[in-house]
Amino acid sequence: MNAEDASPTQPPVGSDFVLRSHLTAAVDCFNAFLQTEVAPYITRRAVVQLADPMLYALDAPGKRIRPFLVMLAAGFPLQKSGKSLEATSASSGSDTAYDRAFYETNPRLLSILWVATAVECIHTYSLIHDDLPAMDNDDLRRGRPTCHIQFGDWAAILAGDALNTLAFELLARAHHEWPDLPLSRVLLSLSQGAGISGMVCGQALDLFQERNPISAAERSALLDGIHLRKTAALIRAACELGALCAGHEDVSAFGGYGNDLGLAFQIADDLLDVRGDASVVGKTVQSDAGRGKLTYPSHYGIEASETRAYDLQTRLENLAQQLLPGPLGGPDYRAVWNALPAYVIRRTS
Ligand code: GRG
Repeated sequence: MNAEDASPTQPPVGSDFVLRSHLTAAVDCFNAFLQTEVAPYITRRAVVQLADPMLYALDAPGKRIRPFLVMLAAGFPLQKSGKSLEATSASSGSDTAYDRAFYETNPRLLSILWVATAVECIHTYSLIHDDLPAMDNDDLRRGRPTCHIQFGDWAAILAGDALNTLAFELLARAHHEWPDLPLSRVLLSLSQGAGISGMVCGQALDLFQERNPISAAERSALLDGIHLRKTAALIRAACELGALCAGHEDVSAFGGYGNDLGLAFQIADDLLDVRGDASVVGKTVQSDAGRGKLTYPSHYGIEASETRAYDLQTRLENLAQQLLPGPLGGPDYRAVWNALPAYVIRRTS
């Protein structure tokens, strides 16, 4: 099945535009925040032996999907003027750019950016550690040599450790910026997404099954369980965290959307490993099979994996209607939530 023509739910060109314009504006703002606030924060605190590998990994050109999810769920306004991005065919760079003075008068918005950074720190640490020789042993990530190839194993391990801890420091910073942030719920959500009930657990199960042959029945039983934890749990946390920043009491709709989006994301990632182009994907491809990885295409085949992804897309497009702005206001991003699954499934990197 061809991703371009397969889905009856294929979005119209307009919804792709909506997604791309919001993603570009959010990522530009987030990257500028990384450069202006986060890099100096790290450089001031960490010795150069840590700061260099941390910033090498953090500044590399990632897609920033998780910070984007935090910003969307939080109702972060992507144009400071308050104008809708859809209102114009091209957003005005100055209206969407990160501007310290503007955000300093909006502590909740600044706090959202720190929370988004915390999630990206956890994600970046996981990529650094996943690429190590003791795990996936990869030498290419985000189009560059992996952190341990550039700085050595010890520096990569410690940079990952430091980013992991920094994430929680940044949540404290977010709370300091905006004391109404429900800190204990925020801490719980990120810990559950990242730790023993989420990403680390999924990684442990994944590496265990890779190194210890198990039956086909056991593989079937494990497949979703591994990926719901390894990939989806942090994506779920990003959605929940944003919703908490928006003042939502009940964040379950956002969490449920994050779970399904995470699974769709993983299936797309597995398909990219089978048929992606390394120079576009930015990491090694066609490597899962050789490692005995438990992936959707290796277990169900390419066509069934695509069908599963499109089923998730349909479910997500329905769930998108429930993702309303929170009590603290902000734009209605349902059209963006609606367009995101198709983007995640059709991505080429
Ligand atoms: C080391 C505790 C620990 C966990 C590692 C993230 C992870 C868990 C493993 C990476 C293996 C992998 C490629 C999983 C597929 C989904 C995924 C997380 C892809 C990478 O995320 P992207 O595509 O990366 O958002 P960028 O570089 O765009 O940020």
